[in-house]
Amino acid sequence: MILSGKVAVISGASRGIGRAVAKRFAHEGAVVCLCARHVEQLRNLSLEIMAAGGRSIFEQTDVSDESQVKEFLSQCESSFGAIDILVNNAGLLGPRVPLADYSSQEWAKVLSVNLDGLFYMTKHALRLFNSAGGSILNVSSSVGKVAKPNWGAYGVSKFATEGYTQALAEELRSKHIRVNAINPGAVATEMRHQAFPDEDQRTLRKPEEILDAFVYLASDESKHLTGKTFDAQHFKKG
Ligand code: NJP
Repeated sequence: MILSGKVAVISGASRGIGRAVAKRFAHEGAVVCLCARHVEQLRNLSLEIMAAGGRSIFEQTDVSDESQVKEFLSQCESSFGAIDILVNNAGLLGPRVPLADYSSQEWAKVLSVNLDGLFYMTKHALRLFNSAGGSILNVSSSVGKVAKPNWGAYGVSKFATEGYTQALAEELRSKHIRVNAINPGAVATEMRHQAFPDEDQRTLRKPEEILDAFVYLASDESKHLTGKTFDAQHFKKG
């Protein structure tokens, strides 16, 4: 129960990695505030967490809509007061085509979720951390560290996530709010299937198998770490 007494906000919790993070954090003792657009999936997850003895709230939220983000965070605040952990996990893949052929509409859509969403969630969640500080985890990608062709706005948004993480970490150092990025690696989820439709997902790690980095970086055990990127599949405490 390494997260006992903590309140965690998790975006993109309706499926995939975000759903697994929510369940694991609740299992480790955190109260979890969940958002995504598919509200039925959030409701089912919340019921599962409560059936296992955890505490959770959820709110249908499109992270690219600033007013919805503010409303969700107000709900978190009125339910639980201050927060300790924010996981910016919500993400959209977009088309896998060369940048020259990328549609302007898709470009705007992907950046509005992956980048504006990250900005809105973080900006409005910051006022909910108390003077003890806390931990922000931004879910990044290998294509945000080394550019590869045909990842379009998604790859660009993940490079931006890395930059945002580093800048924010420096700005929040004195407030004891740590900001780190996690690269999940290849994980069997809907997004991965969309990116690699011919891949056999049985050869990949499941979301539940890559969570040790999330738990450690969210916990007080990693109080000395900020402004870094961690690889979830080759993670060692330190
Ligand atoms: O993807 P998927 P993953 N507002 O599609 C939510 C990164 N990553 O779990 O809104 C709010 O199963 C969506 O919920 P809903 C990746 O870039 C993955 O694989 O209900 N939420 C769902 O819960 C991403 O940052 C791999 O549709 C929105 C979730 O986001 C993170 O891992 C590799 C939303 C997406 O679930 C989780 O991705 C890598 C919106 N507007 C990085 N739009 C990998 N899986 O291999 C979407 O390098 N969501």
